[in-house]
Amino acid sequence: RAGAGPLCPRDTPSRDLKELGGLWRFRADTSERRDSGFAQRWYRRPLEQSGPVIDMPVPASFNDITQDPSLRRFIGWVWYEKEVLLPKHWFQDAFKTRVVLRVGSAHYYAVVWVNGVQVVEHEGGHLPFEADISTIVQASPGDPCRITIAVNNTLSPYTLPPGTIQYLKDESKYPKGYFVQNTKFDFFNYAGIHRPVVVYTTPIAYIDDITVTTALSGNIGVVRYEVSVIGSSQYSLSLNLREKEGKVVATGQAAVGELKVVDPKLWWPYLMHENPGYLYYLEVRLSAQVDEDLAEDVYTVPVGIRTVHVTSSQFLINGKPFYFHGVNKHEDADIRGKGLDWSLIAKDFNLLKWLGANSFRTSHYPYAEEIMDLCDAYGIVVIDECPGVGMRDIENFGNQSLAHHLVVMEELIRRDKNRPSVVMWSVANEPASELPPAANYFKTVIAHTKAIDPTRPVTFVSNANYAHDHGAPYVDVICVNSYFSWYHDSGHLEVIQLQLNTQFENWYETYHKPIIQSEYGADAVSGLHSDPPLMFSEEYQVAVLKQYHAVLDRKRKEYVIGELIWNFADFMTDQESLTALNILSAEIQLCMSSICDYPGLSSLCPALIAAVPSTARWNNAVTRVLGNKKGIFTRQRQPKPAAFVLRERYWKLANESS
Ligand code: BDP
Repeated sequence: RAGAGPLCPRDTPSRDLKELGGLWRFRADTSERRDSGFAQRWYRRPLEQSGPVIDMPVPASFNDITQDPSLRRFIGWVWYEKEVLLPKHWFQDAFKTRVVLRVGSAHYYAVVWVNGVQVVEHEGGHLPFEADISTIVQASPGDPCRITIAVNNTLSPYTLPPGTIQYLKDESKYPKGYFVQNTKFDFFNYAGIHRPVVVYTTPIAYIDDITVTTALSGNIGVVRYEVSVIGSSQYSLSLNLREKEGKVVATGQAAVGELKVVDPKLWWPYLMHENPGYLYYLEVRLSAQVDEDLAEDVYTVPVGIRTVHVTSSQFLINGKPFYFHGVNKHEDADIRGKGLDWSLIAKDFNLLKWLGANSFRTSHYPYAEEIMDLCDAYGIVVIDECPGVGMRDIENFGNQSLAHHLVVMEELIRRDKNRPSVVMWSVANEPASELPPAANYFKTVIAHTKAIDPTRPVTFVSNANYAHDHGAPYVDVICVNSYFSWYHDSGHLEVIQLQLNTQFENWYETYHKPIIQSEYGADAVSGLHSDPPLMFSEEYQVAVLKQYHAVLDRKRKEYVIGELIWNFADFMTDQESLTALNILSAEIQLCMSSICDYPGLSSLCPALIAAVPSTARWNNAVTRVLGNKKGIFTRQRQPKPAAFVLRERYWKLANESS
């Protein structure tokens, strides 16, 4: 199986954990052939013996750490290395302890060696992967162990997200071999080791996975579980479901079973209840016979008892209508890029609570497990999105992309399946779902997602024309992004209400499914003022929000079940960014609507896309001023006036619903 084991590493009485954060040795492979590290086998010896190295923090993106512009935009292989001494007691019982190396995420493709031996490779950022390194480290107990990780951020039409490498061959303009990476998503393609690298142990026979789903039957909370064990077929299990305060409320012995809790304390979203995010703890104890010995393992998973149901106009949590009033985020900040940072995480959750936000979407990729843990604990509701973003070209919908997309969904669900905060999966953001191949593509991805997790609704986020969206028939909830008076009718605040109203009515009348306004907003450069409101001023951002809210207030009484502002905070993008993407999609929609009455002609669509001049795609796209400024907070997390408007609104919505 690709990726990491399902249980995230924790210190337990039977497991040890060692974090490998800090400074690692680092080198970008800038050689002309781009793969010298492999040709010269840099992993065989300490990295500094094959060339110069610098210190690089882990976790962090490498891009913004130095003053070197070529490292900031580097595309290709970068090499990380660290030597670690593992605790002596891990070896005392050699062959009874399993040692695992786990990388929380590395963007995008990673190969890992331990003491020069390749142990794992993994495709895809934002998700963990791991390798059993017991035999390697036990071969030389007490010696430092050398971990080498090569990471490549090159995107292709078949990666998630996709990208293309464009060679610019006009030597009168570009040096020989010059190339750039084009992407059609609107955030900087930060790269490196973004999340913690750890080494952890388990006994040789161990709890491999615990799957928990919950249901309610009258006043009984039902916790269904399944435990899988690796390393022994002769074992016994003992399960205790405890309240937060420690009291055992149900017990079990089987590998598959049901635990019942009378009058359970339910997991409620933030602001819907005075104890949001209530968690029970399912402690699983394993006693396994391995040859003559007994292996004992303990692992505890937090459990939130809650249900999720979708009707044609509502989203129900524990049977009560839930209205998403929240944000879209990014993992993004100064200096560390997409690297995990506890101070930033704590600050962001404090801001979410201050705002009265009850939810967010992990736009546009899975967020760190550390963040998800806090959503579970605080009752922040999550739409968990995979990195299916920037899928704008026909080749992003072929079999190779599809096969990878299915694996990514498997890895994501394996990681997040037990989280009460996750109430819906999003399989993509703004794909070109008007293209005919999108029909089978999304049908397959969504069916696969539901087959692995039948308990949660599935969506993707659309900006397509409602009448030509080939993926919409397969989703449970319609998520729509729109930027009226920004990308369309720029500067015309007066058209928002009419257009938004039409948008909702069109989608609802076509699909009869509940709708989330999954993005809306406007750029505001902090400190820029204009009255009457003009684009990019703080006043304009506020005015756009207010126009949207007027319509949302009418429609939320019918079938609109949520509003997520774009974006929580300003974030970094490429310098050549993509308004053109929106232009392109508008052009496709136009072409589509003029030909769609003629059967068979919609297959011409790819040709139409090819016909859109490339200048329309990219050259007019200078719309970003040191990144995307649609944040209601700055990148440094200071509020713009729009944040105060939303704060007032979200607390009001919360009071109405509780
Ligand atoms: C939407 C995208 C989002 C962009 C946003 C924008 O989903 O990633 O950042 O527009 O242009 O199309 O600000």
